[in-house]
Amino acid sequence: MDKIAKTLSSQDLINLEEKYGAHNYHPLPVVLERGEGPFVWDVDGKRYFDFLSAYSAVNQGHCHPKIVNALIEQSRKLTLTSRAFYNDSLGVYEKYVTGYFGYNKLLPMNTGAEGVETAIKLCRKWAYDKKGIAEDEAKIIVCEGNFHGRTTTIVSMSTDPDAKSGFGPYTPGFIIIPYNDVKALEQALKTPGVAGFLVEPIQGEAGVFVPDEGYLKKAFELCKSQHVLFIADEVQTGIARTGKLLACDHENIRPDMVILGKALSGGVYPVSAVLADDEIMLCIKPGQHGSTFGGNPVAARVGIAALEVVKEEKLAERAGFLGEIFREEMRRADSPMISLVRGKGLLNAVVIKPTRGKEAWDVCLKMAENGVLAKPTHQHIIRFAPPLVITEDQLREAIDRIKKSIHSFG
Ligand code: IF1
Repeated sequence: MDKIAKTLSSQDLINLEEKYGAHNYHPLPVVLERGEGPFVWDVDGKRYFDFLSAYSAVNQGHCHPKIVNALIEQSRKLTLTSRAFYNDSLGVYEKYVTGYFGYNKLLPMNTGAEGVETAIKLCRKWAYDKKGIAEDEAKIIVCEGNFHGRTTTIVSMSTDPDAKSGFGPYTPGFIIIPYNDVKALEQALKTPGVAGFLVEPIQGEAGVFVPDEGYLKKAFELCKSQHVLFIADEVQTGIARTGKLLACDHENIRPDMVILGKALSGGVYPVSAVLADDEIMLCIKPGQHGSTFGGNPVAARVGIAALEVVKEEKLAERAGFLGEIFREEMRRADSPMISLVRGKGLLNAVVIKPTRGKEAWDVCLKMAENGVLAKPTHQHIIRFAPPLVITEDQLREAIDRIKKSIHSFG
């Protein structure tokens, strides 16, 4: 296989995807074949700073040796048993992760969307079994501009026409309110049958939208006062990305449920999970939820290694410190094309003002030429989220390349 790939040019490889793959993405025209730490290399050997980190899955850096080693070692021994039997890794993993985040229990899944689906099912089951909401009446409040994944139920609560349109009929049971709006939440919580509030601590897809300080805390308190579950989707914001282990830690709140994915494996394997205490988690009984691959021994060993790396390499502290540098430098960049820089830790966005017909996509192409990879979202916003293992010197070099790219347009 490798041999065949080597004979194909980068354009050939793009053409293969175009011809044989579904057209559900519009990638930057860069074909990657190798990664290490904050860097990736294309098939022609050109090196890039990766400022996307696979949407924050690769917080620990590409091909982290400790995580890859866990993957290799475990996959030589035992890869999959299904949950029809016990395995010698899952319990060890569950103990480690629940201790790490401070919850009674973990439910293992694979993708972020499955984690969100799991939280929705848990919330509904809790509503009927514990809160006494009448069957089929449970409602979950979500926010405008949310992104929680791409399953049919999840797109049902989306407000993004691209994600949602044409995929109905939609799953009922969601109330959509504006994000970062305490009053709207207060009002929505009065609706009969509300069981949960599902929220991203920072909205990723919406363009790294950071809510006002205190919003999450107030939202949490309002939920508590109404006996409504506060469910944090930390799939993108969690695991050190924003400068704390969880983004909710910035406001010292402990969600009733936390959804994790992406960096839970450092990007080497699909690993997601929901964390909750017994009162909620034990509402789901054998046979009511699961997945063939969820909690498999490879995922378990990879998950432990990925979280160990976060602690050992102090990635949360690094993200906090380096994020300040990034925002400060970008704000000083002095370009008419930069209308706003925002973010937390190493989850940042730059809002681009189109200048002389050039927009965010053109900036990303120019940055790729200059050795930095990032992707626009919502046409005018570029997300900047390098692996958290990037050094200060590397970050400053990347910032120079980013500025140079932007300055080339004005
Ligand atoms: C794609 C966005 C990021 C997520 C949150 C759950 C999921 C995601 C908060 C689902 C996934 C990804 C999916 C990816 C693009 C990406 C994304 F731009 F679409 F919004 F990161 F910002 N909760 N986000 O951000 O996790 O099922 O994908 O494992 O290509 O769809 P998943």
